[in-house]
Amino acid sequence: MHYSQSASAYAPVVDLEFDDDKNDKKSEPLANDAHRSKIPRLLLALCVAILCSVLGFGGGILVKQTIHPKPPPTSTACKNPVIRREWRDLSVAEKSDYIGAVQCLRTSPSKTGLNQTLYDDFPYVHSRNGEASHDTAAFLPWHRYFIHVYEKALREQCAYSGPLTYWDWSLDWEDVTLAPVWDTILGFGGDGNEKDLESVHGHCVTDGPFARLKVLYVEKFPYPHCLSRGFAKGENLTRYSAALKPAALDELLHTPNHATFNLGVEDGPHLSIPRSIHGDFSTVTAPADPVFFLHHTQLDRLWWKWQQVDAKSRLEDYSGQAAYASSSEASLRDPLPMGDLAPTVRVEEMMNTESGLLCYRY
Ligand SMILES: *[C@@H]1O[C@H](CO)[C@@H](O)[C@H](O)[C@H]1NC(C)=O
Ligand SMILES: *[C@@H]1O[C@H](CO)[C@@H](O)[C@H](O)[C@H]1NC(C)=O
Ligand SMILES: [Cu+2]
Repeated sequence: MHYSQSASAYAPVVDLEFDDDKNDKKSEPLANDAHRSKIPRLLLALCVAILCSVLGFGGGILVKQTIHPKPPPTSTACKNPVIRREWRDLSVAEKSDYIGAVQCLRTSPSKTGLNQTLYDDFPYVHSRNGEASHDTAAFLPWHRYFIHVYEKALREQCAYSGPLTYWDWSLDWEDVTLAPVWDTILGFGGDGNEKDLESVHGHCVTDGPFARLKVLYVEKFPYPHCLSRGFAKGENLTRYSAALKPAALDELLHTPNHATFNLGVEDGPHLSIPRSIHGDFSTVTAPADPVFFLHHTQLDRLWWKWQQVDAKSRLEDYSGQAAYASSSEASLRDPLPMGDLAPTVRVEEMMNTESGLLCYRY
């Protein structure tokens, strides 16, 4: 495989370009909201003052109430968060809607200007703009944004109306290769089973809705080939499954801060799945395998669960190394670049799944 020599030599591209103007514009509506909410309060105060002077007595109590204004709502922009559900909790119709929308990305135009489809943009952007977020504090927030952009593409380009769905592999830890996500009809197809020179780290996937899907890249290099998988077996599979056990996840949920939780997730369950599935999933262009998104939605769910344990502090807990090969400490102001797929946002916009840009829960 000619790409692998250069692949091992690749250096992360630290793409920190960031449009400050865009972000300032984004905060305008919020400022207006805050301004608007002051008006009723002023009116209320005025009414109370008039009432007090008319009634003359009992006013003390009323005045006291106006001194303690109602706490502002936690979010003005996210009123009805969608609930992301596990793959096996979806109905037959919901599963086929999701699969249909993912297939539709293959007929949607690329946002990169390259001769490829919107489907190919995701592995492309992951391997370039997303690379520097791996092995750093930005791992969880960058992928939270990435799967959000994917969900938006499914909805806006492919008329998908449901939420993202996750694969809770802790239910399958004894043998992840038997999970329902690999179903050939209501799933993403199974292990590659065709010896083919064009396959990558495995065999061509020949069954299911993504059989013989053409994948354009491996790592950062153009290398057209078939979607490939090569399920691990025996001892290897057992070894990789250790990080997927419910007890291991429980331990992760008890880690004290973002830095340890984030790296625990990344080095633990995050790596176990690509190692078990192999093929394209084990490369930096892993989003070429549609199951990548169900895997990362599950990782995002773990982060959400960890945040819920102590929401007050953990919705702002962000620490560790800012970017790959950087010596800076992570900051909530750090940019999350998404290439041509979406505007760069700051980490702080990804902290709360029920805030302005995001509006979902698990
Ligand atoms: C674009 O790619 C397709 C196959 O992926 C190829 O058939 C076509 O010739 C390409 N077009 C250009 C302009 O390169
Ligand atoms: C286990 O994995 C190693 C390397 O990843 C591979 O060389 C070996 O053949 C695998 N063993 C089995 C039983 O698949
Ligand atoms: Cu990644």
